[in-house]
Amino acid sequence: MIKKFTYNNPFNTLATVLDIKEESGSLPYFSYTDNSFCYKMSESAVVYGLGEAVRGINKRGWIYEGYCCDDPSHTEDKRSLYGAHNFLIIDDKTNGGDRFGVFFDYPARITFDIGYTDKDVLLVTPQSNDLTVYIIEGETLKEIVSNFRKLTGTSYIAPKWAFGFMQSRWSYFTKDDVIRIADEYENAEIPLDAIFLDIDYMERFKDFSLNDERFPDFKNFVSYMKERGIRLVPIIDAAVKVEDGYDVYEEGKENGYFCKDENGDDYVVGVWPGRAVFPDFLNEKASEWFADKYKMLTDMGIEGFWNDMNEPAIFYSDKGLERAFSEIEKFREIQLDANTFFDCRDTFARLSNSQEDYNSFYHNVDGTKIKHNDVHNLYGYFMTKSAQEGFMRHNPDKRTLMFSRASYIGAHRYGGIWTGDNHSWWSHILLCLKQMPSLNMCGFLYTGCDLGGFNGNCTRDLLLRYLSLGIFTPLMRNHSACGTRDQECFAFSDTKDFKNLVDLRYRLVPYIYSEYMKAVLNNDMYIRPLSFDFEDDDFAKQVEDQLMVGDSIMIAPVYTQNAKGRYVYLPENMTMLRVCADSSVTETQMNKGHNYIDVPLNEVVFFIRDGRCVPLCDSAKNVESLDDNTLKLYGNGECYELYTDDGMTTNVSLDNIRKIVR
Ligand code: MIG
Repeated sequence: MIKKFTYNNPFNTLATVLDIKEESGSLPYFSYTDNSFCYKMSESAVVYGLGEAVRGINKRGWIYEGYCCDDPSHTEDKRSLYGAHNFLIIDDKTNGGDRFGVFFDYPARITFDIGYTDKDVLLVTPQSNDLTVYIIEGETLKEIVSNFRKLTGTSYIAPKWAFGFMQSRWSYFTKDDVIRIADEYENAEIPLDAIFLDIDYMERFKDFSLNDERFPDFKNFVSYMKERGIRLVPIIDAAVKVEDGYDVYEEGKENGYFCKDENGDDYVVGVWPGRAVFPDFLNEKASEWFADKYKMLTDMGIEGFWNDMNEPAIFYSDKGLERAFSEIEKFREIQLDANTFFDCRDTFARLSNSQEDYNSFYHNVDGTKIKHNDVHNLYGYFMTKSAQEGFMRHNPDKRTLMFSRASYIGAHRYGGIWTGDNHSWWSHILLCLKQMPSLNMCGFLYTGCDLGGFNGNCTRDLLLRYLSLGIFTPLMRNHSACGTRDQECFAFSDTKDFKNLVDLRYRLVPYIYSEYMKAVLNNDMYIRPLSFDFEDDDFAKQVEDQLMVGDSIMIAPVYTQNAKGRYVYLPENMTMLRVCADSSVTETQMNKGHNYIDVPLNEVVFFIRDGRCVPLCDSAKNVESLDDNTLKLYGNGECYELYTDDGMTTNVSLDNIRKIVR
């Protein structure tokens, strides 16, 4: 089922967990020349995968890269975002062609030209020739994915409270701001499980520090909020501020735990704290040391974190800045023309995330000096791994919420991810929808996008439509950038419409949590393209704006402004469930085929597969207060397999499933 081919001397990424014996023959399906892997795609072949990337569920027709980068503009012309997920499935089975999965386990830059240069050719080119390639086969698309997931290990399991609705913003500046958010949600009777703390809770952006003026008596504040049923989730950035007397900096410097330049001095970059250094997460000791720092916050009752800026993002480096200042002087001497003016203007812009910097610092891996750029895609992954291993060391039975911005396959065992800085654009509802199944293929099940959109100003209708998709993503968080207008649910008129949507999320938590847990424990996908469930259906193969969610549900979100509904493709007869504005539920039997469906802004419509059921419970103020005794089954199936556990500990098992019948 899984074949392994090693080329030269690959870096051990720890992406896989199975011991697979090396194949001696040559890689099937591909030809290998000039360090490029070439596969000839038949005209009807569909290409799935690449996790967090732009464009379609079918990846054909563009060129992508595996290279983690901090890019705040997720437009179609981009080749990569924050994650590097080098797993693809090529499928032409229904036409008698090939069907296989392929994973390029390679931690540096790798290019996937999927019919961009030559429409029928998939050309994969790693930056160097040290890599491992796995071919994964299976009878069905789902089976290929679960074989791949067995290879890469069980996905991270989030605590159950993290399946509630969460509110974030860059930033809630003070304790009173946070309390006001909680009050407003309470007044609007909209459930809420967590409020996020962005970088301003820290003292001058120093990791593991607290601003005592704005957040006095933090420990008591954390428990006060928890008593109100709301968890606080602080951010941790990758880079550590350079500052004499700052314990994290001093300790790391003393022990040589930061990434170094070629002379062995700490490599200094500029990020939020100003001049800063990168903990060397690829160094075991450094990684353990940094992980222990989270204890300062977990000791105060914190149960979840988000890791940011770990591509790692660089605004500038000391060295780059020096160069830029000397270059800029030259422009003063000459008469600028258009070209030299642009050159001058961009001198400083070019400093951010520059290749030159990624080539200029080093990791210490078991005593060996490794150039950062050769292992670039592992940095965020190892930061997440480090943190989660630390939580497990200190609290082996407890689940801690952890999600990261940068990632690589392997990181899915240690945390979830969010999809980074999207926009308050209608097109980004659709982008999120398309990223979800591709991420699920790679094992990232606890994931979602910034609902409402991060950059730019959100509108009432946009937030409602964003939420209508977010109801179904395990991570359901509203987040927004500094300088944007307020986009909390209570910031818009008629909050009862928002309440109806968020209430539906809570009514669905028994289903969402059950399906998520089953997917994790069976190495399945929680969210899938339609074609994974309806392989022989040629229409289903082309559907790029509907998804299967768990075993029973199909969703078809509205992502067009001013649309009053949309066409939905039903691959079989289904039950349409409509949650009306007054939160009442109607069921309608629908016929297979194309149907136009009305979807007012304050209603949610989804579909239940023939012969299946979906349980809904009554909503509550948070996940903990939900009551399974209020469950009712919808759809035309006989029963539902409900998964329940304590939601807090690592005591998970498929034995926790029980059948509920109507
Ligand atoms: O350079 O911490 O993606 O969610 O709000 C921006 C501030 C840094 C980027 C994250 C975003 C977060 C923001 N961060």
